Amino acid sequence: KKGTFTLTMIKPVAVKEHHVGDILSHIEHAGFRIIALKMTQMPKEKAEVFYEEHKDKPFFNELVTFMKSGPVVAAILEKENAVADFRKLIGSTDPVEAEEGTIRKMFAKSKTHNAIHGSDSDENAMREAWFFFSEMEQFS
Ligand code: YYY
Ligand code: MG
Repeated sequence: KKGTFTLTMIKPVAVKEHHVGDILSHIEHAGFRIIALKMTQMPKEKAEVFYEEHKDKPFFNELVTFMKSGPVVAAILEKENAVADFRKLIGSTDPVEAEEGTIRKMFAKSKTHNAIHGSDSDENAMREAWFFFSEMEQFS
C-alpha cells in the first residue's frame, strides 16, 4: 500500500565487511517490519536499470561498477511514513554530512561506497520493490 513501505538494499561494501546483521537489527529496532528479504548479485545491466535516473551523471559508471562488485541484501520495509522515516534513519548520501547515529554515518566508507540504499519517493519504492521481489516474495 502506498506510503507504508520502502525498499532498501545493503550495498556490497557493507555485506563484505559483515555488517548485514547489525544493519538489519538497527532497522528493526527503529520500528520497520521486514516484509521481503533476499541476497542477490546484480549483473551490470540490472544495476544500470536500478539506477537509470542517474545514467547521465558523472558518477554513473563508478556507481554501477561498485553495485555489481558483490552481493547486496535487498528488503521491503513496512512502516507508516516509511520512505521519509527511512531516509532519516540512513542519513545523507555523503557520510561526511550524515548525522551521528545514522546508518551511513556508522557504516559508509565514502559517498559512492555508502553502505545502504533507501527509496526517495513512494513511486520509486513501488518500482524498486517489484524490481527485486515477485508477488510470492512479498509478505505485507
Ligand atoms: O538517494 P541516495 O542514495 O542518497 O543518492 P542519489 O543522489 O540518488 O545517488 C545514488 C547513489 O549514487 C548514491 O547512493 C551514491 C552514488 N553517488 C556518487 O557516487 N556520487 C555522487 N556525487 C552522488 C551519488
Ligand atoms: Mg536516490
